[in-house]
Amino acid sequence: MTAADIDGLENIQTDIVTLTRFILTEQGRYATQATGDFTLLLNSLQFAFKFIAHNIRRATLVNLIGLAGASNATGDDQKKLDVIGDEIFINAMKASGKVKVLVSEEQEEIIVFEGDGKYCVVCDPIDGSSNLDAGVSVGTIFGVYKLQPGSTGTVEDVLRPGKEMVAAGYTMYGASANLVLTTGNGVNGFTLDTALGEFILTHPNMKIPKSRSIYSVNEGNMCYWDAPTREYFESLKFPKEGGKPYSARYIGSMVADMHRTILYGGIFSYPADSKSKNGKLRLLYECFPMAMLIEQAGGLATTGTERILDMVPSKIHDRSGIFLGSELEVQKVLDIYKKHEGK
Ligand code: P6P
Repeated sequence: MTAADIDGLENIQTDIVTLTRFILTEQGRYATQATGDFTLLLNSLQFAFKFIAHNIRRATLVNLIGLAGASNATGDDQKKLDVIGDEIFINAMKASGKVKVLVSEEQEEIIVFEGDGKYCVVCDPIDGSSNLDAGVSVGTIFGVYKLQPGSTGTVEDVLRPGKEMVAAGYTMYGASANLVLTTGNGVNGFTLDTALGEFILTHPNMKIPKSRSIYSVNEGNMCYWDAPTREYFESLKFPKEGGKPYSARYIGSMVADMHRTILYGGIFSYPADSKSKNGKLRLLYECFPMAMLIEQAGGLATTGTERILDMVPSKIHDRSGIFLGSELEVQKVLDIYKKHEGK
């Protein structure tokens, strides 16, 4: 007899897949060359997410919200939780013993740890923190490179194409904590069960819909956009005869806008400035991880003229413009940029 046979118990889950179990199964895929280091690294990452989630949940209670009085490597006003999230992340990566190089949005330079860690981690510990005081979902975004053979850990280990990342993901801190992860074999989503203290597999094998009439962009920046970008968004708002205009959805927290996009479909963009050609979002620890996730989920990620994952940062805090989302939606952007080529 099983629980399913007993009245009232039929809905009790007795065989849940935790993140730890999922990672061990994944490790089994690479039984030959798996040393367990990657598994231990992912477990240290999940500890950091649980600890940050705990602090965000209690933030309002212990008044952690509000400015810390400093500014970070890229000039943003540092929120208290930015500082705490950054320290939690640094300490967790150091304690794992598996990380050699760490890049954080909150740190001007790379951090090189003692020991023989085989991995490089790039992260934005708390992305979207300007929304924290308003209770809007924020998140941790991360990417993982393998240390280059023979390297003692230098900035060269992370100034590499995004396509060389071996893992990427984000954890969104909202009503619960949602971790969305890829290790190069598709995308899986986990939800933190705070009672168990475990991330549970709730969204196996995530695939982004091929199309969806939703666009997500800060239209207040339209005066800075180049001609193809303006033409693209105008085409969504003023469709050819008979078409329905798209819906606009913009939260202003990349992790939250990305989470809705990967679940519902559509397109998210933070276009580059037409003059500086620079975007707001950082290439290494915002654009690359989200681009890897969206491609693994069957979508596309581009600047309009270049695949995001083919790009190579020249500095660790480089920025880029980005369009990412459903294949058919992003393809429309590519077609318009192609039409403008040489103009
Ligand atoms: P804007 C948050 O500050 C962030 O880095 C991303 O999470 C978000 O997508 C973007 O900036 C929002 O920028 O200029 O629209 O407020």
